[in-house]
Amino acid sequence: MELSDGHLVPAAPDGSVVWDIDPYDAGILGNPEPYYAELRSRGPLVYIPRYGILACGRYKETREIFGDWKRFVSSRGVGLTDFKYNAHWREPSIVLEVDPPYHTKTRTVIARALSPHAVARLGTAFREAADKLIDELIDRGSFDAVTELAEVFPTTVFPSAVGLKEVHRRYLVDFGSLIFNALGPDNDLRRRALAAAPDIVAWIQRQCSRDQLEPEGFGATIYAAADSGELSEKEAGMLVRSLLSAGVDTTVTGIGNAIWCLASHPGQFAKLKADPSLARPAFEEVLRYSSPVHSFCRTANVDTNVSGTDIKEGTKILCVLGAANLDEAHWENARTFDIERRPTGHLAFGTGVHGCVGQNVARAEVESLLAAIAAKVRSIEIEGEPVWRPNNAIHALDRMPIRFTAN
Ligand code: OVM
Repeated sequence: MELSDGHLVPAAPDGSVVWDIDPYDAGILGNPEPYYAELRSRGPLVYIPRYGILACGRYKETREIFGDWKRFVSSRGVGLTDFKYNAHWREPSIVLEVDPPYHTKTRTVIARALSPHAVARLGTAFREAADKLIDELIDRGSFDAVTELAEVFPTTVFPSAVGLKEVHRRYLVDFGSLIFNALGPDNDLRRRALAAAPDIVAWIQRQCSRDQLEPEGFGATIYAAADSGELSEKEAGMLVRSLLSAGVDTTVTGIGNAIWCLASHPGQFAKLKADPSLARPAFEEVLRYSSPVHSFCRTANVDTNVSGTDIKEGTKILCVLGAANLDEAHWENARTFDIERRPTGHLAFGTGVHGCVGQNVARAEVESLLAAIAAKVRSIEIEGEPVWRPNNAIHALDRMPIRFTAN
């Protein structure tokens, strides 16, 4: 097999559906729903000649592939680059981009740092920060939902949860965005992200060292595992880097998408106001309906078959989580945003051994924010066309002018 975009390019599998499309086209990334629908309708696995990859948009197969880390590995990269043949742009993550058994060891340490107990202790701080921010925004009246709300909240509460001594909002947000763009092909988005990377990465790298972390927080728990000999000092720093990679732009995007969903569905916002205990299930529905991480790849590590399609070892499979979460074959009225749905089993956090280890932190953050909005805001109005910011792996708003009216 030849190499292209840093991975092996298999021929289209016998009998497979071939779709001549660029899933990384800026127009599709900015408005992905029609592409999601067509991907699902064309077949369980679709061959995309432009990149020589398979794409998967149906719920069943996406779940099968994500659920099987042995056949569909992460250690060859979760973007288009196959680490077996090409170096990644950065040192691979020691939790995202590895497989068991090593993965089990690193995952255990992060899971301990982000345990339900550790997250529960942050509840008061999250709620106070949410109340304060929402009060300020109500006073302002009109504001930008991305720069003045979505980016502000996680960069206020998450760095202190980690125990960072220094906070740089722009670097923290742009670091995640850059990592997600780097998962794509060598397109403009990726090239521009990598051109901006050196300053951001240098700053992030400094914040991962022991002396940059407070004695309490997620970071300190990770370094305690180095003290006890469970990890090396270097591995501890790498895991703090993972927190900073995965913990900011993802929640920023989740919050932006939540405001977009509620503002464009006033009936659902009314339901949330009537019953603020819906804040948590409302966020789950936002994740299903407008999934922040739209796609991650896996690499077939053996010759295998999924739903009748033969898959050659080395094939990259683009798993379109955003499409699977809107699959009519799995979800009743999939295109309806309903905060009472309780969409158990959505794939916005992935599933399987790599399922988002920070999901309870994300839930706690967004629940506090939505509860504060439900309690204090009478109506949310979109005051101008929302603009999406194309990214190779995350579906995020760029800006959305909003008005909050007080109760
Ligand atoms: C990492 C990581 C883990 C999950 C998501 C992610 C930005 C990065 O370990 O670096 O995306």
